[in-house]
Amino acid sequence: MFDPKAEAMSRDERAALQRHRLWGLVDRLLVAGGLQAGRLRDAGVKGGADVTLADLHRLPFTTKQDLWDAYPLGMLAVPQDRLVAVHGSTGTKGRPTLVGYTKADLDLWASMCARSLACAGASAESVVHNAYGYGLFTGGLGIHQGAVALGATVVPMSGGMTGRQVKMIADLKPDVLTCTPAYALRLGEAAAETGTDLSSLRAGLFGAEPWTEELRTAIEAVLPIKAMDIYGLSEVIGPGVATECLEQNGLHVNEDHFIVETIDPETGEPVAEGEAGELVFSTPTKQALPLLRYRTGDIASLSHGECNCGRTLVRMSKVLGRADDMLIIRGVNVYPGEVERVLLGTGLVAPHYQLVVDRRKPEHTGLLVACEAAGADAAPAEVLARAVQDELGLTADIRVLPAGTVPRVEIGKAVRVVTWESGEAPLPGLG
Ligand code: DLL
Repeated sequence: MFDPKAEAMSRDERAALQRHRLWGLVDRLLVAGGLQAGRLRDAGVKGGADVTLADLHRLPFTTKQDLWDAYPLGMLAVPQDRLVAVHGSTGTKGRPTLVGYTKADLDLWASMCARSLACAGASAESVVHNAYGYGLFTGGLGIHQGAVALGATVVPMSGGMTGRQVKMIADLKPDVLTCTPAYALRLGEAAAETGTDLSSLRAGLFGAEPWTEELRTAIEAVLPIKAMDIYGLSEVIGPGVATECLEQNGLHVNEDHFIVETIDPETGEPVAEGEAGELVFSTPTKQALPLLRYRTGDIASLSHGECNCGRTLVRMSKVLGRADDMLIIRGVNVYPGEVERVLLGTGLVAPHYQLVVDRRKPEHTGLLVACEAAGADAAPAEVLARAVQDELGLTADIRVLPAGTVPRVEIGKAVRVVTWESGEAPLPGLG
């Protein structure tokens, strides 16, 4: 562990720490004024002393819309000249969200990402090949600073130029690979094409986009590694909010700094432990952009069960989907990840697929699934369609296309869903 005292403290001790920190957060927000202070006052909160963890669920939420309304940096709780960095995301709906960091925020973030790397078994002796994008996106620089804080050697590759990445892995012999899960597959595929030996790799930290257990199996088949999941979002800090340990059984949330809740996305009320709900985070120790009860839109469940690694931090399940990514196809609600699970679970298709929502006829939304066969033999589309029908109750038109047809992502997040409104098919072979 990077910080055993914090990661393995008793739950009571941690709860006392959270309560104390939450108190401080509420006081700071009230002093800073602005949107969150106004909402707290409307809720009858006059100071941090009024708030306990047990009544956190009665406090007001913050949302992505609040950050958009205050664009570019209207929600800061410190004067803008105290910022030392700005990051952000282009967002699933293409609207940018910007976030700011003080020096102390960057130090916190580095130690959170150092914890993540240590979760995957990295140490000061490690070489980390970091293929998350460097730039406004938090993935590249977040992991980079975490690797430096751990004392490891970081290779700042960023995304793209896959041939060069494969050569660098062969030459510098990193033990840890960090990138999106889709790019890990691409790197594995590229190494196989050139017969390059990547056997120095031991572990990978993959995140920034949803991925299933079935995709984990596919990654572990093309790369000689254990694949761990890392979760985070710019608004909360970036990568390092939660990470899987070598047990690969849920992501430990760094809840001493990011207090997590799960709520029913419809009613906003808390859901029971173990039940899937929308993740909500409060950031009691962040300075520049502290958020109270930030609604992520990401759906997962929480578990306080013991973990063999010794960390006592609550675990979240893999993200099951986003509340706003759910597809409704002829009345059937389905997350793209569920289709991924069923398709890859058949063992008949390669881990490259795209869902095409066919909206060419306004009265009838259809779902086309573009995929590629796992081996040299064509996978029978009707077998795949039956699996999707049986497991998800969904009628989909499955097209098994020639190898290499489904676009591979080289930079940024995988695009798993595209919409076909009119004109040419978004992929060859669908018309
Ligand atoms: O994606 C931060 C990050 C970078 C996390 C590198 C992990 C590794 P954003 O660009 O702001 O930040 O996007 C955040 O991405 O709300 C989720 O919907 C999704 N997401 C992030 N990690 C995971 C994951 C970064 N492990 C949004 N599984 C989040 C599923 C994820 N979805």
